[in-house]
Amino acid sequence: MAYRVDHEYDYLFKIVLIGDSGVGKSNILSRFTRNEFYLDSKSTIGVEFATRTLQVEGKTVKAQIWDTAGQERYRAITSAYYRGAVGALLVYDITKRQTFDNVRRWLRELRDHADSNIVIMLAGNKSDLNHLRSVSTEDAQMLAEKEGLSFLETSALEASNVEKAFQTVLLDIYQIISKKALATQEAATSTGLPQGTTINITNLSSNISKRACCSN
Ligand SMILES: Nc1nc2c(ncn2[C@@H]2O[C@H](COP(=O)(O)OP(=O)(O)OP(=O)(O)O)[C@@H](O)[C@H]2O)c(=O)[nH]1
Ligand SMILES: [Mg+2]
Repeated sequence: MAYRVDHEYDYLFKIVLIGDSGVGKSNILSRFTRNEFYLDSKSTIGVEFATRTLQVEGKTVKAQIWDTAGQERYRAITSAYYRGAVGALLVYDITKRQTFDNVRRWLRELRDHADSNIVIMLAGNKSDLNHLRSVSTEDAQMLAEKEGLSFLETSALEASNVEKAFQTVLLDIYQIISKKALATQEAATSTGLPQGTTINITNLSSNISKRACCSN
């Protein structure tokens, strides 16, 4: 979802959290939206979401962040989860190699279900457990470069880089959208069409709007 509206916020961006069970997705969400952390959080069942409104390049952006279970059997219907998402935080646990090895699997799932222009941030969580590290920063950086992702190591526990991870994703989305809006405006000007109010609908959101409007 990347709608431009006139009241409490300028943009609404849907961001999804993905990654194996136990990597810390729900705690990243609670840290970002409520500044809370739970040492003994339970596995997510189904889908939850939380929002936070913040400023990006002088615009008010409402981030609507969706969280589901990493465990297959608790996951909600995949296509509905990804529908309308303009950003994704793909999380692994720096102390658990398997969760990093599965990043490719999550990328495939994104490719299959999400918009091809989705902005993706790879997040190596639990950076506070450096002494238990089993994934080097360099390995993750290499993978991120190869796959064209942004990358940060985060700690939901220490509130390290969580804010930055979301800010980076939101800024990337915003920049894509404003470039598209500018291109649309320029195209309209060059074709001599009358100038009206510009409605910023990206490729990302147009899929959704179509689906939402015409599914029956
Ligand atoms: N040390 C440390 N522990 C963390 C961090 N983030 C989460 N945890 C712990 O890791 C465990 C799992 O965290 P969750 O946030 O529930 O993991 P999840 O990815 O949402 O798991 P599912 O809902 O099963 O997919 C909990 O015990 C958290 O307290 C972190 O940054 N550092
Ligand atoms: Mg969870």
